[in-house]
Amino acid sequence: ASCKMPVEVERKFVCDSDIQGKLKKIGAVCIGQCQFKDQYFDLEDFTLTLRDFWLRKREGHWELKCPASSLTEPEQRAEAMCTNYREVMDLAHIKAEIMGIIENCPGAVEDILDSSQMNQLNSDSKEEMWLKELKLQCFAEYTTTRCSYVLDDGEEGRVRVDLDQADFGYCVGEIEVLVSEGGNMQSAMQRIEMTAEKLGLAGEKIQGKMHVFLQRYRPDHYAQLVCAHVL
Ligand code: V4E
Repeated sequence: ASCKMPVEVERKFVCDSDIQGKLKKIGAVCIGQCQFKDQYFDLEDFTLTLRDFWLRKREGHWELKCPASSLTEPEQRAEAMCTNYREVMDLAHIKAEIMGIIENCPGAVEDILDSSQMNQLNSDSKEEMWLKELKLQCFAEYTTTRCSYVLDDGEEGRVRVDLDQADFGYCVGEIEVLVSEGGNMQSAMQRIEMTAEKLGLAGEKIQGKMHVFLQRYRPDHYAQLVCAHVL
């Protein structure tokens, strides 16, 4: 978990009906449309998400988004337009991170199978076992149709803009810049703000897909996250 992972700095925005026209006007290029199902997992008492860790499986690939810097301290972040998360994609590292988080929470890990029992299982049920062992349950599941654009703003690496439509009836745009860990976060945020300005976006805060999903379908979980200043 100590290796340098890219940090995703992003700003969500409201998509109006002309957003695709505006993107083309500023020179953004559409790199395609895709569809994916996300499943998010947590312990029953929301150990992970209350600490702003987001474990998801997207089309068979695991990912853990971890709060990346002091900029994401819950109370500061509540005011900020941009968020930044470190993304861990490797399953062994994901498990290690999660074990680290729940180690401090007594009673969370019990009955861990020994390695000989684990070796008898096929890879599908091993995955199931891993989730069961750590008592991880799916708390959100939705499918997104995403249209992706890239913009060359003259800086190193491109700015990416995703237009997302979730299957529960919610649309949101996202401007994103990847920064290597320890890289220049301020410059990433400036590039994002510059892109937002070019697109004529108002500075209003918008809720992400998860925010709306939880508010609608998991009000108890949502209330706890709001209380902990995570959402
Ligand atoms: C980090 C996070 C969540 C996980 C989902 O992250 P998000 O970037 O919204 O999802 P998506 O589908 O766009 O993933 P991508 O393809 O970009 O990897 S759910 C809530 N959070 C925290 C969070 C927050 N507190 N505030 C804002 C504005 N966004 C996310």
